[in-house]
Amino acid sequence: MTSTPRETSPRLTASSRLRAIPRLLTASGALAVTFALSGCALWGLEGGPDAQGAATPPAAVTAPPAVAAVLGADGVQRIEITVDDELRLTPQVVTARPGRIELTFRNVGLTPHDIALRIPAGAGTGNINGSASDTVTVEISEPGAYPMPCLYHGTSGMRGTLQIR
Ligand SMILES: [Cu+2]
Repeated sequence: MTSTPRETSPRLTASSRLRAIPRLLTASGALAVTFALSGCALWGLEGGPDAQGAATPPAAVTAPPAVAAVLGADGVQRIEITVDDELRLTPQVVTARPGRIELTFRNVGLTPHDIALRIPAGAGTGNINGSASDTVTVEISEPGAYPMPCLYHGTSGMRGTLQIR
């Protein structure tokens, strides 16, 4: 008789704890989602507004490796540059000697591109559809850095550089 209230009281506590567990799981699940959203996946290398993370981007981003055009037996320097759906030119920087340079732009993605060569004579590929390629031959005598922007994605930073040394 007197022991009944003491027995029911712990039982109530246990059952209320059990009822609280799903609520805790839901709360921690929501927290996990919040952490995932505020993590690197969303903010990128910088890590978000208050991040202590990468203050400077990796060296590869600041100084893309330059690749030299290969001089053929016919005196023409040749290089193949791939353009892709990530809006990149690979290599981004091409070096060559003054003279005749043959640049083949091969689109390895689905997104069309149109690469212009900012040289005195003016040149460009015109539209290159996905899986297509286009070759541009230029004659440059003046050393310098000649931009090769994509006319479709220039504002997104899609540009290469032809360095004549
Ligand atoms: Cu493009």
